[in-house]
Amino acid sequence: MATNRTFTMLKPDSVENGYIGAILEKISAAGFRIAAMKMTQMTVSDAKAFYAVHSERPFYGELVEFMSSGPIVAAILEKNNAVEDFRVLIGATNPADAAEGTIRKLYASSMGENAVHGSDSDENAAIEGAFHFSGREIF
Ligand code: DAT
Ligand code: MG
Repeated sequence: MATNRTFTMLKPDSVENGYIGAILEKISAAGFRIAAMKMTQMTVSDAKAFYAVHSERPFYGELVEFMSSGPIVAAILEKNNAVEDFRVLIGATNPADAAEGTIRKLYASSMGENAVHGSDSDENAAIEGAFHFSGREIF
């Protein structure tokens, strides 16, 4: 069942490279409404917890280090079929495999530094949104 919200982070590479505005423009042009948004930085322990599902994967240490290395922009986005449509908009995990016009094709440099996060299910969208935002920050 598709619900109408997903969670995203513009990752440290996007912020560092000055792509916040361009990526938000793509998100807006694709019809997503911003329900919550902030610039923040995850600590190492935040990033470990956020990505706990990947803790057994060989890239976990690198992922945690990168995601806590600088500020991110976290947001909750609203649209019909939000989770699935946002995954299409961001493209494949590896930017080399991402379709033309997708955010990762346009703005990501590698598998590890791939510009944006997008939730992979409605359940995870709710968990991840709640990780970053209190009720008073969601509109
Ligand atoms: P996605 O972000 O497309 O949902 P994922 O959930 O499989 O991909 O992995 C989470 C993040 O971990 C991904 O955005 C970048 C990093 N990652 C995944 N596979 C990797 C790999 N083989 N090498 C380095 N980083 C990787
Ligand atoms: Mg994922």
